[in-house]
Amino acid sequence: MKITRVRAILTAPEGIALVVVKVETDQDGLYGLGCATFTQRPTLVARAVDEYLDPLLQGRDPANIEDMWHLMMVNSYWRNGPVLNNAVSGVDMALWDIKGKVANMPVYDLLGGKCREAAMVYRHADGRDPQEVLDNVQKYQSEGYLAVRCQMGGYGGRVQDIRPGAALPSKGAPQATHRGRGMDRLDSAFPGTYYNPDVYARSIPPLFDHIRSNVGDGLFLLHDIHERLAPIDAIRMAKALEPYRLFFLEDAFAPDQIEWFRRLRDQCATPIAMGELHNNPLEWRPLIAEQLIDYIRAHLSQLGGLTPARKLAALCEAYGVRTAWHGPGDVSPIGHAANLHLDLACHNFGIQEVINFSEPLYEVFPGTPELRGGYVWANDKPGFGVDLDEAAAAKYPIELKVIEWTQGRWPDGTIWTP
Ligand code: GCO
Ligand code: MG
Repeated sequence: MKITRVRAILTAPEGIALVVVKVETDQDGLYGLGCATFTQRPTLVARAVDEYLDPLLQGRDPANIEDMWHLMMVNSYWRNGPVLNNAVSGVDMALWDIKGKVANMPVYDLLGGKCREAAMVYRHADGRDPQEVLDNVQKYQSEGYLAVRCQMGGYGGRVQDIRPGAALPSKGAPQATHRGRGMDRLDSAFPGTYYNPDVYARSIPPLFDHIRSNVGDGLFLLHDIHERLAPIDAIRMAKALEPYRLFFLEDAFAPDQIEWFRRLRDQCATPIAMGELHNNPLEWRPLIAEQLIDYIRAHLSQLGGLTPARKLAALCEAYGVRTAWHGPGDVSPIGHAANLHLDLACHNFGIQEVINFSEPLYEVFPGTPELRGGYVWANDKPGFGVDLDEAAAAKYPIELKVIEWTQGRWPDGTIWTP
């Protein structure tokens, strides 16, 4: 069996650029699909696939995944960056998809078989004030969800004034825009998406007080700091949230602030999740080996695909760290399926982040996993069980534009990790 072609396909059924890799073979109708989505730089990943990985891999036997993963990683000499890791991931997942189709088995069976029927998920609730967030949390609760992530005003919060009785921004008002309109900022400061870290940090403990006292103990609650605070303020928030028993608190620090996790761990029992920005084993190894985190949140395609992710899951299992793979809108349904196949096969699964799998996503990606009763369910088709309708994909072209939300700034104009 031989690889005949490797190519990238770009599509945006939900307005978010997704990158998919298709690996074709010389066997009639046999191909595999993988997720290579780096939504902020999609065309660079596509070029890496089409111009470098296609010629490298044509003619090779698609069975040898482990060999080809290492070959792809070292062939560029420089490695562990997001563009190339995503390109490698697209091929890697596609090869697992092919292996499953050849074996006539779902990928979770290749990984040792199911150790649970479905994966518990969490959904995202937001709102302009604690009551609006609570309303949205209760909406998910009434739909049967068991876990909800609560934010107020998006990452870093954009509520302008948290004093009791202060007016809320009107519905749909631009709270933070590229030009910084309507937000707490100096007039002369750079254009950007402004937020106030102090207001944000003060607003979150009262938010969780309100939600926990209304929903009771039976719902798992989560929060994502998204690296929006100075490290010591993140520690203070983690401590203030302890009484509300979060399922986890995510991205308290940036990936290059590993030493702060040691300080946080020493003084607080809020469960910690980390990893969606990880590219390099050096970023996660100390966090796991020193048991500084409770949940690994890696973004599979950022790691280089299923091959490194299953090894990471096994490393985590040895140290009592559970998985909570990154599952936002900028992961294709094939990537969501890859998350799910690991969830089903890994004993140390914790929770799965998912999105609303909309009609356009099911149209472009038949076989996309299904949400039912607070869980995400895989179909039992061979491989990842998700196909790509290329004609449907072409109906949703990607649009290249300057990304505004990653221009987060503090009121004095200081740019900060988004
Ligand atoms: C999450 C994430 C995402 C990221 C996004 C970046 O926890 O779901 O933080 O929302 O911000 O994937 O493109
Ligand atoms: Mg996150």
